[in-house]
Amino acid sequence: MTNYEPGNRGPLDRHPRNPILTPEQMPFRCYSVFNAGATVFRDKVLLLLRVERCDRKTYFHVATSADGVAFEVCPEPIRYPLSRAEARFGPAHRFDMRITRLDGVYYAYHAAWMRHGCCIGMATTEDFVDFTPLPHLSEPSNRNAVLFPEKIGGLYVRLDRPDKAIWCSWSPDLEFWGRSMPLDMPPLAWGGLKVGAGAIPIRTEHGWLEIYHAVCNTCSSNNYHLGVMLLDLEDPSKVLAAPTEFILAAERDYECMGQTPNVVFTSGAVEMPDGTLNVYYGGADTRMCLATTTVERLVRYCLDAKARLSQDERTKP
Ligand code: BMA
Repeated sequence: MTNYEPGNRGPLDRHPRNPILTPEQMPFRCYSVFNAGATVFRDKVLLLLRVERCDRKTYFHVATSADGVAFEVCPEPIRYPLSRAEARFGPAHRFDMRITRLDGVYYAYHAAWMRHGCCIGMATTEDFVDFTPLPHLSEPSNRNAVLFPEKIGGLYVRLDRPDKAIWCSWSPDLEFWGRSMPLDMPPLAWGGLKVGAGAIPIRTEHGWLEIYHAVCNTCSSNNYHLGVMLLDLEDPSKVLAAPTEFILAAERDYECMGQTPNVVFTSGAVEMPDGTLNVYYGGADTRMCLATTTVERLVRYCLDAKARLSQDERTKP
């Protein structure tokens, strides 16, 4: 018997004030606000919101909060000039920021759709007002890049999604990436279409805790789910535990209705001072939502699933 899930609903609790940010609440007219990167900046939770205005163009706006639930949105978008690649080939459609703080520097990874396909772009920032792009984008087709919050063995490490699965790559300088390896995840009935990294990995004594998304096809839509897994601390391409049950699926109206129905998609989680882990996620590509848990609860969920799997293996006829 496990004790992580009151009501047997899983290890995440939707926040009673969901959705926490909607297009109607923005201090400007817009169509959707979703898939925010999340971090802590100057003692507040900071979300880097993906905002689509009514011209269907994407802007990034900062929202800050002391309690992680009620946010104040900056009416001005961030300033983020073109990378060298975009100056040559035209501005990319940038979306889905993931923010990592590493050695006191904030790095923001995002998808960058250009005429060659979907690439990964990256910027650094000191104040979340001005962003400085890295000159180059990745090769296509890649997205959902997530930089680990510390170097491993002296190298930068990132998860990303070339094609349809999560890979792990290493770099001495954030420019040259290699040693790439797909994660050895189990097949997921809810991840048949694609699986991508979500939140920035969190170091625990049992491994890196990673909250990710996985997509399956139904008769009417591509359904997005959130899952959780533990990765090896020294080599994160090694999956230590990956429960084959999702931790969140689109079930509520605010997750099922909107510009893309049946989507829950996370780009960031923040540990609050009281130990609550706030998992921020987009609902139906239209609004921002929040689910809460703790790191310990998710780790236990992973380890329990692994123990059950080993038990099943042992008792196989
Ligand atoms: C993915 C990304 C996400 C989006 C999701 C569902 O491919 O584009 O930004 O939330 O699709 O539409």
